[in-house]
Amino acid sequence: QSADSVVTLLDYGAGNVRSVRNAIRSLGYNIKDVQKPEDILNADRLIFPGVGAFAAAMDVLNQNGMAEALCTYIENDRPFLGICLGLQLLFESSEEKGLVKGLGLIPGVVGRFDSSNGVRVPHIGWNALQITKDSGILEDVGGQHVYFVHSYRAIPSNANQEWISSTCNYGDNFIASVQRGNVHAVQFHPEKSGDVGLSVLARFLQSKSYTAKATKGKASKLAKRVIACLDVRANDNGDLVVTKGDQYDVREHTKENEVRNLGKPVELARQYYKDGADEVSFLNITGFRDFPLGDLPMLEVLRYTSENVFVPLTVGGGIRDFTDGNGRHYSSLEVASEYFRSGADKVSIGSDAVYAAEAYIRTGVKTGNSSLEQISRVYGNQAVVVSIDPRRVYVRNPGDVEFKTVRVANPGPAGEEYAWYQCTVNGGREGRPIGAYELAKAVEELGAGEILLNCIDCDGQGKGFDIDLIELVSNAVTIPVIASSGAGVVEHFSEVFRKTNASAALAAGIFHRKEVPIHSVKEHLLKESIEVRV
Ligand code: 1PR
Repeated sequence: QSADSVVTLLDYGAGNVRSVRNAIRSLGYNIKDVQKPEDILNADRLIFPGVGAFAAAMDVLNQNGMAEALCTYIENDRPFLGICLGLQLLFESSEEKGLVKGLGLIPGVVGRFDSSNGVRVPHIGWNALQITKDSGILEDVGGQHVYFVHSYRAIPSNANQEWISSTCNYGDNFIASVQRGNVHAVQFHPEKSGDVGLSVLARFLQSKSYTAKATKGKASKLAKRVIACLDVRANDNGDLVVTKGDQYDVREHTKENEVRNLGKPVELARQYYKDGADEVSFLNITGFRDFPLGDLPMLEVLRYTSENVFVPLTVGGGIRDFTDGNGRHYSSLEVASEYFRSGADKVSIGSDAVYAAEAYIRTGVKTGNSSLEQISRVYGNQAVVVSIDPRRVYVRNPGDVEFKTVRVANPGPAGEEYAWYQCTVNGGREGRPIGAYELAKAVEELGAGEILLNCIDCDGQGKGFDIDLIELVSNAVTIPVIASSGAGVVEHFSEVFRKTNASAALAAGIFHRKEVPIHSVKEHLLKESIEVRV
């Protein structure tokens, strides 16, 4: 293999860099992993996809001599591309855990987004870049949406001005990319930003087009995301299929009563990526009773999908502690780690988050032991979604229940004007003594980075999202909320974005049955002046 086709990758083992590897390979390059500091010094071009927390990353880099090698490599103006934390570590310090020193190559302190500016933190999703100088790798990217997922950011100042090659706006103006000579770093994820992101990576890898004129682009708001969801389970023959229920009932109402089969998970995920889905979610819907690490096909699905789907992938189902038939104990963190290693960017926790929230509300104590707390501590809260499966319960008066109620737009069967939303576990099979509002607030405090808000009553009905529920929950928290269940026509998407603060809308049935293509949803939203990635 020619030296030109080899890229050196600094993976210090803190998380999933599988998608960066897949993106590099899809562009025809081979990867050499850094084993020791000299590998950095000898690299022809180096990619540093920072993952995990700032302090932990600096500890590792300092301990094994990589920090010094990195500084030398960068100071010698060798071709370098830092991604996400790989940008932040170039700065002097970060406020992520107290004040922690970084590599100190760029002046400035990395601080947290301020949710009092009216933005939801983490900053998750597609946002457009404003190019401030020609850096060579951002040609054509100005004004285009790229994928961000982070809670911390560096901000422009006179001292770091010369480094900045693009900025982005989210509550405040923050640094989206830096460049000096051959040294580049980006806060967004090129490996998760579809074709636009792949073109950024390709230009870095070709390292030739430094004379290109970059298009400036205009600042944008964070785009509303359209997410395709694949509910996956084994059918009665043991094949993994994409299924879809009506109010969570996924069996055909025939004599055979078989599991509804709407296609193959990997094929459908690829199709949705091509069609413009901003994210793809897989929910292993029988994960609550089957042990997911015993469910190797699901891990295979992730591995295959992440090879050529370059938008974020979420996987949920069965994330909890588990003891197998041989008495071997697996922690939820091990389960999640296996999902991440197989290509997931985020994991989604359902039932186990309900139990954790109940315990937290009952005792007022954060034990740190729940799956939610453990996984967000290690992988960051942006990697942990809590999936809620609530069912509407009508009441006459708000005082009839101890849970937060809403005045519903359409009264209940006996004319009830109020409802609360009861959380369930095990795929809607068991109602729990906790409401969606209470759960959402508790899981935000326990470390969830995002909420996937389903609604059993609306699931598969095609009559629109439950606006009352989504308004209730999205106003209760400052993390992003994904509206789910009930989409039937494109107007349902504009309705949910107009009437609520949802950050994303998810649908399943209409995409699987090819009733409404994803691009029609985007075209409609654009026409309605709602910002989306096209
Ligand atoms: O409890 O941690 O094992 O996670 C189980 C996960 O599986 C949860 O995220 C739960 O929502 C999901 N799940 C369990 N049973 C079902 C089922 O359908 N029988 N699916 C299920 C949830 C709802 C959405 C669906 C939207 C949009 N399905 O995922 O995709 O409602 O559908 P639509 O657009 O067709 O209306 P754990």
